[in-house]
Amino acid sequence: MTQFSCKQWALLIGCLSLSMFACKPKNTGSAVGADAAAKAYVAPGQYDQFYNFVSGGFSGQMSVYGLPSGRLLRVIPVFSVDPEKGWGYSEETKAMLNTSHGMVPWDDLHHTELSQTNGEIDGRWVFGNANNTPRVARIDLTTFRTAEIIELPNSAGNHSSPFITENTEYVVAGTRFSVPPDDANGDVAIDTYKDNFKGTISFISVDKNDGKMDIAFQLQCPGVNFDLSHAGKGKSNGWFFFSCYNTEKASTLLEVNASQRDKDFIMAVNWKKAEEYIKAGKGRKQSVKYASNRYDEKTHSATSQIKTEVLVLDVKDFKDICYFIPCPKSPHGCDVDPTGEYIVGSGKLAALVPVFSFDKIQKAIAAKDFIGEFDGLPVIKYESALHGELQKPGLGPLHTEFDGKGNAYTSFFVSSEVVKWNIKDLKVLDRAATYYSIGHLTIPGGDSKKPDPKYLIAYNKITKDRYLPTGPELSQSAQLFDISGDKMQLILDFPTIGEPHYAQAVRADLIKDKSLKIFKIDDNQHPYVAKGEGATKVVREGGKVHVYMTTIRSHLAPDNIEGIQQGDEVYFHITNLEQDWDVPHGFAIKGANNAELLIMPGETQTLKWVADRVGIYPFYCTDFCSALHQEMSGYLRVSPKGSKVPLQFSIGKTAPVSK
Ligand code: K7E
Ligand code: CUA
Repeated sequence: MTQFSCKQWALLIGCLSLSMFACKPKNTGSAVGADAAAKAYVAPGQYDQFYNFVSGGFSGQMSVYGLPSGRLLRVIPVFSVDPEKGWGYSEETKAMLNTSHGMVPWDDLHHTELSQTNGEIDGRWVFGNANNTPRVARIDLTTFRTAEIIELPNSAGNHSSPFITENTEYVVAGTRFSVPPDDANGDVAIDTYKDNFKGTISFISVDKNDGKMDIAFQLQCPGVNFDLSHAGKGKSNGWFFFSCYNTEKASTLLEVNASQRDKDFIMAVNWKKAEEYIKAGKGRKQSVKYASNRYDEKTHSATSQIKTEVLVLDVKDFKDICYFIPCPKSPHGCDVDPTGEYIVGSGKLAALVPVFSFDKIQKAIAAKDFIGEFDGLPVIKYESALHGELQKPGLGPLHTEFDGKGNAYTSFFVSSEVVKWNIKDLKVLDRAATYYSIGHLTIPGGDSKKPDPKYLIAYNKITKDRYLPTGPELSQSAQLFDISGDKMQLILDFPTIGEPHYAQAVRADLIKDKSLKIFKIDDNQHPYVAKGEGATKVVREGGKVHVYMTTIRSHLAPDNIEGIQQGDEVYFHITNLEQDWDVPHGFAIKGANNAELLIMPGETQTLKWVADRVGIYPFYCTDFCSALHQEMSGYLRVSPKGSKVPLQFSIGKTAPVSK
């Protein structure tokens, strides 16, 4: 099948009337220009120009691609366990996935957000959200590893997240589901939604120097669904904008009941004001429970701390923090242009795209140009906040990115296309079909003050006939467009990991030279490090045995271990002594019921293994590290409980000492 019929689109969107629009896309065949291959070609041995950080959706991971080649460079486990890297399986990383509900080894990662300085991407960190059990992660772009995960109390479905202020002062996270606050009695009838359910927005502070996150404060807001958001920038720095749906406050059959009103809202938040109130001591201390998990690069270990308090401002008590702006109809994306003046609200069910003006919003607030209140908060008159409407742009608008040259690019899920339009005069300039049903889209720096508008990438929900069939499940897909000219030109399709939602991209120069090559062995402060083969040992502590092991091409030390008894818990603490780029060693032992380990140069990682039966257990390096990699192995002997075989270890002896 090469295209969707109007009827199929109608099925996808349900009851929406399609009569006024032509269905797209029409022509798969003519979509790619003759010079496309050359434009996406990166010769073997050459680097890509951009890093592309792509959310993995239900895979819980984040993947890193090179652009324009579409090469997959790395998959970073974030809210997931990853047997390839031992993430979530090694003793050092388990704590990263701890929450107030215990270990949660999976989540749904929708949005990636690169850190910024002065509104420009600075290449230090990339943040990601956990949509299900609300958490925000920070990934360090020197190691390409998750460095921190913080859980969010008073939240459920952390979707409007993580979006940052222009100097990464805050990572901001709005709850998708409103729920009773954590310190209230949550045992209430679901149909008391209107009375008992609240929407919370978290402001997570980010330390300028080391990136450490803490919840600075939360805003308790009306019980609606926050969908997406973006910070103001430039003139609108100090403000935050959230798209809200289910302003009907329905708790059943939202498909129908949350689509009743002709307009939902964009909520404008004066976060600088909220910050002032917090500084003035107006916050209420609320007792809650949430995990703060940090990975320490010196000890190569994560710690998890359960915190018990947050500061909350109930926005109803402060009339100058939150304002609602009517926005047609079930808005999804909420995007702010590079100047900070224009706010684009994309109503999924709307036949137009409204663009709001920050100046007009300010004027309307000053003049109290309100049409009433919603939950005790002022609602600004639609026309007073409106810059204008993009008429008949397409069907099912979702997200908008910007090129910094006065143009916006909006994704249309239902008509399956990207539409380029001029923000000031609201004229459509170009359309490009996507295959099929685009969700998010990305221009490098496209949500910052300074876009780098060479490429646009579409992240599509449906792949259908684009790739070789792989059974009922097909890979999801991204499409690369050259947008350097007036018209968008499709130049490449590439498959993605999991379901991509938001993604961001940045020029490689900002990251590649800061990329870490090794961990210095001298700086290794792991409590079980062995900084040389002379320091290797095996120590029994009751039923636990600690093996201090080292790896270097091409042996594991020790490689003969005896005196382990059935039922012992054995902890292999493995230090990779290499100090060379790209020389990890792996570790696996027969019967291990978690993953392998992959240990980077200078690093120590620990595998827990239980000796469940008597016998000889080979172990080996899992990473083909040298010509003698297959020789990089050893044996461990397990004797019956109470056996007289002494605990001993060796390497290089012709045979073990004991008989
Ligand atoms: Cu997929 Cu940003 Cu969760 Cu739109 S959201 S597509
Ligand atoms: Cu070390 Cu293979």
